[in-house]
Amino acid sequence: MAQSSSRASNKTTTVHDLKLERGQGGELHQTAEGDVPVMTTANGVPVSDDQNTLKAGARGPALMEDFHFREKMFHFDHERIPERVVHARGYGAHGYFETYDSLAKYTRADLFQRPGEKTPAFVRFSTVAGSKGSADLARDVRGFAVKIYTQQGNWDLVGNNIPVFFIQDAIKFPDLIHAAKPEPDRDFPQAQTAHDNFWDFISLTPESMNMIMWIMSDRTIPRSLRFMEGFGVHTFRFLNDKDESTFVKFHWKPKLGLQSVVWNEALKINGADPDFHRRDLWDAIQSGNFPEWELCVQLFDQEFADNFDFDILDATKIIPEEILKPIPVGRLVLDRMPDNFFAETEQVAFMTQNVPDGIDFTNDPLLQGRNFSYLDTQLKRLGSTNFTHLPINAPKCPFNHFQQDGHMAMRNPTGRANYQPNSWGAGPRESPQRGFRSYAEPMEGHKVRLRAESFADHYSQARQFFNSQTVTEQRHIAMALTFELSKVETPAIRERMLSHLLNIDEALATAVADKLGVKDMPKPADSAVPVRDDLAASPALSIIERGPDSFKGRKVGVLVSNGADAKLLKKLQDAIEKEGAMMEIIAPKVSGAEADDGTMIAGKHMIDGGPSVLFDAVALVLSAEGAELLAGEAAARDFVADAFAHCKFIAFTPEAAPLLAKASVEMDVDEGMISLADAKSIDTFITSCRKLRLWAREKSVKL
Ligand code: HDD
Repeated sequence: MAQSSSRASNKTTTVHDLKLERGQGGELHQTAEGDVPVMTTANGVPVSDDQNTLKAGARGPALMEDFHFREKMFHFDHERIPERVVHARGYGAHGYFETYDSLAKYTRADLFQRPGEKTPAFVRFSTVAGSKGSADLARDVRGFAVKIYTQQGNWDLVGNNIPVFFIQDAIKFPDLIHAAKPEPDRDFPQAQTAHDNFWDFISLTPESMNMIMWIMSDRTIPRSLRFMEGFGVHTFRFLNDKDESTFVKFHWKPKLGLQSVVWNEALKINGADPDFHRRDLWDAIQSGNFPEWELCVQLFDQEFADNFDFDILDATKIIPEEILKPIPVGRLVLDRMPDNFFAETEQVAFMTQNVPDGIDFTNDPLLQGRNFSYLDTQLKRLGSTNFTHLPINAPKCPFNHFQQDGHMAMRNPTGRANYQPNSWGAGPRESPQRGFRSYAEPMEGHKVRLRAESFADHYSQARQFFNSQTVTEQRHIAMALTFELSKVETPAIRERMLSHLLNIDEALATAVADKLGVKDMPKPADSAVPVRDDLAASPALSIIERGPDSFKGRKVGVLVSNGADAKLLKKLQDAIEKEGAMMEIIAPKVSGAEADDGTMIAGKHMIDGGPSVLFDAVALVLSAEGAELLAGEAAARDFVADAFAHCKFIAFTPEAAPLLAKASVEMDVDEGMISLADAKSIDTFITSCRKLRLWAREKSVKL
């Protein structure tokens, strides 16, 4: 609304309660009279004009004296900090950890003592290889880093969504990451392992084979950060009041179950919405659908460790859940997005060595190396030893020490004494009773650079993982390997990989060789120990076997047209929401569509911007005329064809026939095609959606 202004030449406008005024160049100024605070310099001096630099005359040169301009530009020029050397792209959220029962029998860690107690937490999910601006659906391991602000100090469980790792010794980490990142001469490919350097390193590193099976599985293309597991990977120790040790492995289990997308879908999601995972987490938390994970522990003693098939210090191995059941001990709920991405998600510093008393390390050589690397990297990235002063990193319990000064010190010891012992009687003092006590593990050994012989079996668990997958998942692994190796230009690297695959599963190696067009199969790679055939399959390793049998937290994309049946749409929406799922409307126009009763159906996406890859299932609520029109649009045909090819359930009004026909999808080809012709059909659609995908279709669509 235009208002009269005290300045005769300018118009003042009120927009959303802010007073804006037009400057001489037509640009909008916010006036100080509005309800907003007056802008100041960092030094606190109020700013009179933030639109024009100080000049010698309206068309003259800028003046050095313009301290506001110089400060603003100086600060902007220094906004970036180095991105993380790995896990650069990440997304975080706040929440809490709630303890189920007291674990005092096993650990004196304060957070596990009192049933029902809630402890604040912050989680950062990430991809590993890509830069900060890379796409979310890269085939990659996902970081799952949890900081729990316990009353006895912060506990960082810096895990991944995969329970094993590529290497057994931390000294190989720089090589692994160099090989995975863009090749140094050409600086591509970005956020991809599908290139010579990665597979060269991997094919020369047989210890990575178990991890290779995991990363070639659908685990590395999760549908949502909310639908994936997390793992502490290493074996840690719990220590109780009597200093007794119990080995422990940590697992996070998503309440909404596991789910992944298919590779062709991932490729398309990256184009349609590179922020797919971020947006999903943001939308869920902002709408009150707080994602939740259960913390489960595998607990075992020295005797179990001595008798287990593999070395429990070897991070390339798991303990199958069927052998040692994970016990739920608490839950993690994410219920608040950060106020500011940089301050919290970017500046959060996770460190494996952040453990409270009652949790301790083992001699896993990967973990031991990580305990150095995480402290070191924070200094590089955050620029000061005082990174623990940042609110996101500071403990939420009392803390006292004599560390002082350094860049950006925000709190320093007060008083005269900044050392111990002192004769001023000034604290703080160490406490042998309450302080962190390490497990007094007896140590003896020669100083050597050796890998333990108990770490020598690189193939048996890789085979076990492959054997534990459903046929669909095995096919996906073969296709992923084929895709990755198809981008490798050096035949010797491909062949070396085939020689490893032969040790894992001959049919897998043959399928990949066939697709790659390799005629002369190489010999199996040498294995230091015989590859075992006797490890029982572990169904817990399959995503499909452990589907949630619920559509909760998922999303249906409904394509509508003018003349769409309003009543049907409403019933569909009610049913979807009752299931705890969400519905989004895709319409031919941004403004939406006019329903058969004359009401407007508001659209969330226009057809080009809302491809079916963004949804878990789709519905076509179309009039005959609308279907005819959409049949002529490539984006609408792709919407249907992709949903079908990605094995999604498709509900449709009979009038949608022309669009289905043009997309080459037969209306009654399988049980995943659900006609909305009768009253029961909506129920059938929702019940079907609980299966998430119709995998049986995959054979015919040849994904
Ligand atoms: Fe690491 C970051 C997880 C091995 C060195 N790592 C980082 C993050 C996660 C992991 C989730 C991101 C934390 C965040 O969101 O800020 N890393 C793992 C897991 C590993 C692992 C589960 C194997 C079990 N990492 C590993 C090794 C080394 C590192 C062996 C080095 C010896 N990792 C780092 C790092 C990073 C990091 C360079 C980069 C940014 C950071 O630490 O804070 O220090």
